[in-house]
Amino acid sequence: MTEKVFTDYFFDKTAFNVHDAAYVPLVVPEVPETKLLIPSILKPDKETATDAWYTLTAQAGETQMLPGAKTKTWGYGTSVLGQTIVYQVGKHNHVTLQNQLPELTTFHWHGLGVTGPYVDGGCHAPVYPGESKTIDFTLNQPGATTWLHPHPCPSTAEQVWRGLAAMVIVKDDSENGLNLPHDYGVDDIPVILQDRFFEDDNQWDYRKRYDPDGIQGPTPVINGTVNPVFDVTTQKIRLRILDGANRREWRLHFSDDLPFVQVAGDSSLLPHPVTMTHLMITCAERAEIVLDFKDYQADDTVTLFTDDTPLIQFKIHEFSANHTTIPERLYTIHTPEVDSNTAIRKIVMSGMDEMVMLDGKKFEMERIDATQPIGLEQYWDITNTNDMKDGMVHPFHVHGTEFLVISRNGKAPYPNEHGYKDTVGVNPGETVRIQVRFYLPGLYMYHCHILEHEDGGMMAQIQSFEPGQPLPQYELMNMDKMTAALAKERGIDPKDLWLGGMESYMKMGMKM
Ligand SMILES: [Cu+2]
Repeated sequence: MTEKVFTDYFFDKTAFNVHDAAYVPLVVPEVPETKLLIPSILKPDKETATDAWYTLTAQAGETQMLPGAKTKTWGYGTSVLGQTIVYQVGKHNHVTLQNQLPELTTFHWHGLGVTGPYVDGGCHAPVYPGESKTIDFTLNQPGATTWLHPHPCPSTAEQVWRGLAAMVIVKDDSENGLNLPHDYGVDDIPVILQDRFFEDDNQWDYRKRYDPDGIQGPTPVINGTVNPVFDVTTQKIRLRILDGANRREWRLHFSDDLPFVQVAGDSSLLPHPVTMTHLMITCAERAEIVLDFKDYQADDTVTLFTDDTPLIQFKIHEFSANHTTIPERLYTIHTPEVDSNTAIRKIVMSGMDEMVMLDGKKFEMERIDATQPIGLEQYWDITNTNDMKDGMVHPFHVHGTEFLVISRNGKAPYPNEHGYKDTVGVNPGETVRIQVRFYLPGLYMYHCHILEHEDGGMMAQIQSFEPGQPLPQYELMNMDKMTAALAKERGIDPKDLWLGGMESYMKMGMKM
């Protein structure tokens, strides 16, 4: 069989964020090389054959990112980003969420199939400073690379910018049994892609660099490391790539146009591996790729780039030959078809800057926008109306479940989006059809994952419910309570409180 190699990005080139007047190009940092930071794995406090107990702490700290002053950062159990969390499918997890930050936060499990709105950790699940909460859940979903980040509206973007983001690996038997690299930190590597604006004192100033279309910075920061190198000691490595940036898309390729094989997307393995030389990833998406260094030898270097900017240098060391091949069938999707009588849910993402909206409205925490019975397979048609000035790609995310990408403007989805996903980039002027089924009850958010767009109101919420049962009522957060708490925590008058997303509501004369 001849192997097809895709040699170009799948997204619409005209919509790449580089055409935006406010685009901040990346620059190559003039700092010494640093070893790529590999976050340690969060150890359970206690574990039995059936249950695991964890304590997760959101905390403030300082991180040596550049020569000179340390950068003030936030992280989960570490000074920045967070320890990597590994959950086994079928195990009952008990997680204590501790907030040692100076202000309220939430712990959102992006990509985990857990009940909403409290376990899911969206805006209705605040943990106040000095307090803790315990959640418990059992996962029943495919093995995947997911992540944890804060989600307090409208301060998600600022809290992620301050450093809160951790990789969450879901392990299941079928993925564990496949011949793929599995040795965490050796040949199975987390790669969290972010960009930051370092001010002269090496600090990050969110308000100073705020942009309603998404804050950007010129410095690539990978796993919290600037100018990283990774020592390769095996012929093959697997990269679990997460776009953890507030707004930036990454257009990834390697030196020598080295082909690589994508084996997984957001929420599952792909049915079949896809070989490519160029991969574009939008905010919050994940891609697992396998690289084979068979044509390289000790002292060679392979570089990962986004556009023309180097991100990571892979320094090749001696390795033993690995003649194994990636299985041609990685994952089988068992999803029932959508009943032809089921109405198609239409969702519209529109506007740029402060005008961003979802279905012509801005998000309101106390408004439930839609309902869907548990178990119902439904098509959702997501339209991005931004076709002015080449528009921009909006990455659309649904909480609490995994979906399938069915079509793009009626045509086949991209070759690397045939597995389950929870985030899909929608090109300007495009309608992407996804197939959504909820399997747990809850109130779940769905939104653009450019973090300033979600804070700015390009977001809504849907209640999934058990058919034939009374709809559960949830205690919902509201904006007055949220802003009063944040103002008190910051020791200021509520009228002096500044939150990025607030400007998008105020400039449009809308209530938050
Ligand atoms: Cu958007």
